[in-house]
Amino acid sequence: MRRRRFLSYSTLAFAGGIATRRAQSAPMLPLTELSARPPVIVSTWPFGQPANEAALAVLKRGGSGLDAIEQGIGVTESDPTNPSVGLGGIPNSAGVVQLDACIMSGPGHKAGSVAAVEGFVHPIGIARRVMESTPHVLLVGEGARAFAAQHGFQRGPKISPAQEKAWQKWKSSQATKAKDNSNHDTIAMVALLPDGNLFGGCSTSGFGYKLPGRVGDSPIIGSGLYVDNEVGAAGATGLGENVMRYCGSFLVVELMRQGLHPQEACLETIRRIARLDPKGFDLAINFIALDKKGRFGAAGTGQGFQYAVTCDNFSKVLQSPGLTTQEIGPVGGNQPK
Ligand code: SD4
Repeated sequence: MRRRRFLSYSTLAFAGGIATRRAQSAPMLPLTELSARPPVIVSTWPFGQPANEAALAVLKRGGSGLDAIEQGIGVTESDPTNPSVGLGGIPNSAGVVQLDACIMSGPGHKAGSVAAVEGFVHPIGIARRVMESTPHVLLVGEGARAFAAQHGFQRGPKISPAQEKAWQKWKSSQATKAKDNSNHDTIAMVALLPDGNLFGGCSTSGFGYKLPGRVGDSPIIGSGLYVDNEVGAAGATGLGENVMRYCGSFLVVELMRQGLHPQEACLETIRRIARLDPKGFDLAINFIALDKKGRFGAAGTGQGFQYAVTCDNFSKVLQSPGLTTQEIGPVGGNQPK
C-alpha cells in the first residue's frame, strides 16, 4: 500500500518535469544534419547548453575530456535554481536531497559513480575521484559521503530554501501537484574529442520525493550512461526505473555498434523497450547518443525531449523525435508470443 502511494506521488511529480520542458520550442533537424566535426558535446535538456559550452571552453584551454565533462556538468550542479540537478534539486520524501552521478572515460574503459550522496555540491567530481583513486566503481550513501568529506569536496545544504518550502507543502498535503515539482531531469553529457576519444557523465537529484535510499538509472553504468571508445556514447534522462530495467544506454551503444545512426539507435531502443514493457510508450524516457564519427541524435517517449549540441561552430538546443504517436505495431508487452 505504501509502495503504491509512493509510485503515484512520484509519477505525478515526474510528469510535471516533462510537461515544463514541452513548453519550449526548438528545431528538429534531419538525420543528415546531425553530425559535426569534433570536439562535439551533447547533453540532455536546454540546461545542457551552458554546460556544453563550459565543457568546450575547458577543451579549448587544453583541459582533458574528463575535465570537460566534470566542469561542464559542474555548471549545472552549481546552479541553485536547477530543481533537478545538484543541491537545488527536489529532495526525497524525508526532505533531504540525495544526489546520483557517474562519469566514464572511453580510454581505459574507466567508470566512477556515487549514489544517494548527501550534502555535497559536485557529485560528478566525487564520481571522478572514485574512478581515479579507488579500485571501485560505485560508492553509495554514507560511504560516499565519508569519501567525499575525506577528499575535501565542497559541502552544501541538505536542501535549498525553495525546495524546503515546496517539500513542507508536499508533506503537509501529502499530494504532489505537478506545478510544485517541475523539472525532474538529469544532465547526461557525452563528448567526442578530435583525437577520437569519448567521455561521458551524468548527474541528478533524481525522482522527486523518492523513498530515502532510492537510486535511479543515472549512476548505474549502462543505464543512465555508457561509453564505448570503439563505438560511441549514450546517456539517459527520464523515469529511471524504466531505463534501468533495460540497461538503456548500453542498448543504445550496442545498436550503434550494429551500424545504426545515433538517433536511430535511440529510437530503436525506445521501440524495443515499449514493445516489451506493459506501459508501452507511457515510460517517460529519453536518450542522447553520439558516435565515433561525430554523428549524434536523441529520442524520447512523449513529445517533449530537447537536447543540446555544442561544437566549434555552433551551440544549439534541438528537438528530438518523440514516439508516442508513431505507428510501430503492438507495444506494451502485448506482442504475439
Ligand atoms: C532518475 N533519471 O533518477 C533520473 C531522473 C531524470 O528526467 O532524469 N528525470 O530516475
